[in-house]
Amino acid sequence: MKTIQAWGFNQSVPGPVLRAKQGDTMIIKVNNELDEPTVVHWHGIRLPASMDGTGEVQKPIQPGDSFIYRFEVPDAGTFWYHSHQNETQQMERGMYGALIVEDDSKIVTDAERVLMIDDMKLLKDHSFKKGSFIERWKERHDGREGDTLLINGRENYLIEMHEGQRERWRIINASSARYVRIYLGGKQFTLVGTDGGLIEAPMDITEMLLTPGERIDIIVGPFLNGELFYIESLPYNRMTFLKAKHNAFATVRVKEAKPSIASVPSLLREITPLADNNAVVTRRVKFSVGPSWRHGINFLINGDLHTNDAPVYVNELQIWEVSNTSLMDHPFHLHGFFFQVVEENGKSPKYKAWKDTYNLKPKTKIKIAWIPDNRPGRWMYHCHILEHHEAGMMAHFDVMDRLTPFSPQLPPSCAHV
Ligand SMILES: [Cu+2]
Repeated sequence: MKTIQAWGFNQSVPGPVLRAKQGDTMIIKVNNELDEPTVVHWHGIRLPASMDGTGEVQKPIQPGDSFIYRFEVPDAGTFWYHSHQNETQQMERGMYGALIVEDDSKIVTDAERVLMIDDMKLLKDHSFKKGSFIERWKERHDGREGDTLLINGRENYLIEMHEGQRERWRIINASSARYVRIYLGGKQFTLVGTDGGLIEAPMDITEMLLTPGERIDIIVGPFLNGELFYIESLPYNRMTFLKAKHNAFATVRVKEAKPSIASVPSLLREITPLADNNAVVTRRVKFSVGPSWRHGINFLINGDLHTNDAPVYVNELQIWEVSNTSLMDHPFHLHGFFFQVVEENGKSPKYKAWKDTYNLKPKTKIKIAWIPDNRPGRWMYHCHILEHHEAGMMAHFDVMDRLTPFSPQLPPSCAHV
């Protein structure tokens, strides 16, 4: 057990699991009791721009102030919320939580668990202090990874299941930079959902890469009484100074048998493709690195730091070619909208899914399709390695309505209570 000076929501790390049904309106009042400003981003929710919780669309909530977020949740899925201000500090210290929007699918399981994966880099005294100049330089380059491995805020997390039962696990990677290649000791599990909710058909797998920001829903079991295995992360080399390691995050212990009511339909939902491989690219977005006299290396979008991209228009199909010309991985995150990956290096993906975060391998090009629905305003995309985002690997753009010219507005003043 380690005692740390965490920052969190409602005195806990992670914050409370917020649950809603598809179509519900959520009203969440955030009181800022930190000594510094904050904002809260609702990762994956298709909400109005003014509720997206970035410094671009709202004034940061000052210490002692509060803000009420109010939005409908139009999609079912495993989402999450986290600080979007001084993220490399605030998120590293625990300012995140799960937001679950339940589906009315026919998936029935014996239990459901939300598992938020994180890691913290702590000094010997369990503080979050930054290290030497070299250490800080490496952290900026690689993203901050630490060897305190957490699930739901705990080290050596324990899960007890019953023989014969099947469970739905909603897994969220909330870490600053760690890539987690989920592995259950070789046991097969079934992928049923990703960022934007269910995929079309269940898929049996034995491992799955989860980059920072991504989520998966999987079905695990049935297992036999007495079985013991770990939730592991297989080594993944994301081409940084950090060594790819094999880690264990949690222990799963199987106890006496209990009856099961679990059933998973063979068709989960239909996902209509927005475009095929022949779709003409409407925009190119480039993730790259470049020299910097100050830092040695810059993390760039379209050759620029903290940049602006051209607007898109409501209801106009977007076909973006997102490339990564650098020699390291970057998870691409689009705020507020889901996209479909049409192809990766010229190949169609293995299954159809709605995504909001997708890993860009080194020297890779992906083609994505998405439609800006009628939510004009200021949006952004960025690398979800928090240190890269902070260093400049991000871009803003406007979603505009062709009929009524859009002028960016701050949320209504009544939001401050
Ligand atoms: Cu990055």
